[in-house]
Amino acid sequence: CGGDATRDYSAAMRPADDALAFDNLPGFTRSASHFDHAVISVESRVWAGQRGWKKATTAHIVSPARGANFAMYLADMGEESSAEPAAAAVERFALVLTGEVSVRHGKKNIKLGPNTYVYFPPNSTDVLSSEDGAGLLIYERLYSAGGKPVFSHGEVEESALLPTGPEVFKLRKLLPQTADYDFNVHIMDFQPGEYLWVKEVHYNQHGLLLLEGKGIYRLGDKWYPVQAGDAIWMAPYVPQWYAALGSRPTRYVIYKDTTLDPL
Ligand code: UGY
Ligand code: MN
Repeated sequence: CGGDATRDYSAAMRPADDALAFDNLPGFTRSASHFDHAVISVESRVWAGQRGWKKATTAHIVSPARGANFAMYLADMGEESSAEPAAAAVERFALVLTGEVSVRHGKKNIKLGPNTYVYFPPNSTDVLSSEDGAGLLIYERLYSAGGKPVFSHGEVEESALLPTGPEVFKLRKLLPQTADYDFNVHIMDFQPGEYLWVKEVHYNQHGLLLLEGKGIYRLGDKWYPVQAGDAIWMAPYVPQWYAALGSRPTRYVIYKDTTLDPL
């Protein structure tokens, strides 16, 4: 018998190791959107110019358009890029993911590289810029606490580890835990196999970016395999639980409107 040399069916016999190499399978995404949570994976990010951002694009992941009390977005700053201060009364937190940014704060010029953060209180006039480019995670919200939050910046690894009660994950909070602040930003580290002890249901909202590792996130009655780069929005009271899996630790960064009066 002859056979057809023009056809190659080897994709159907590919080794199991390649089975999940989806190669951007048309129409396939792990992103999901429900009334009380959303998962936004990397292939769903939509980049666009944004008012106040020069030579930069942003990809919004969470905003008041879906009922959140904050905005969470990624900023891709190009060479010679800059960001004007946030609108009046809006506070802004930035975590540097890649590259380097400069912050002009009064007479000081502060340089911030990967794994550092900066907080601008409402009505700040400080300008953020990048000479060679940078990737940032930004949280913003209309300030609502009636206190006096102040400009701050620092290195993630230098902020203190905090007690976590029955939980085994490692916890850092990047903003002061006082009533001057209406949100905080937590850095959470899990070893593979560690998981949340509390199957949390709480009034606070979350915006999460998985920075390293992989695992399973339970949101409501759904279970999501997640990996570094995935982002999650959690509405008030959505049941939430995470288990870190695989061979590497998980680190995620998470917004929490932690000191707000639930009333
Ligand atoms: O502080 C928190 O609410 C945090 N443990 N939630 C979470 O990781 N989903
Ligand atoms: Mn929580």
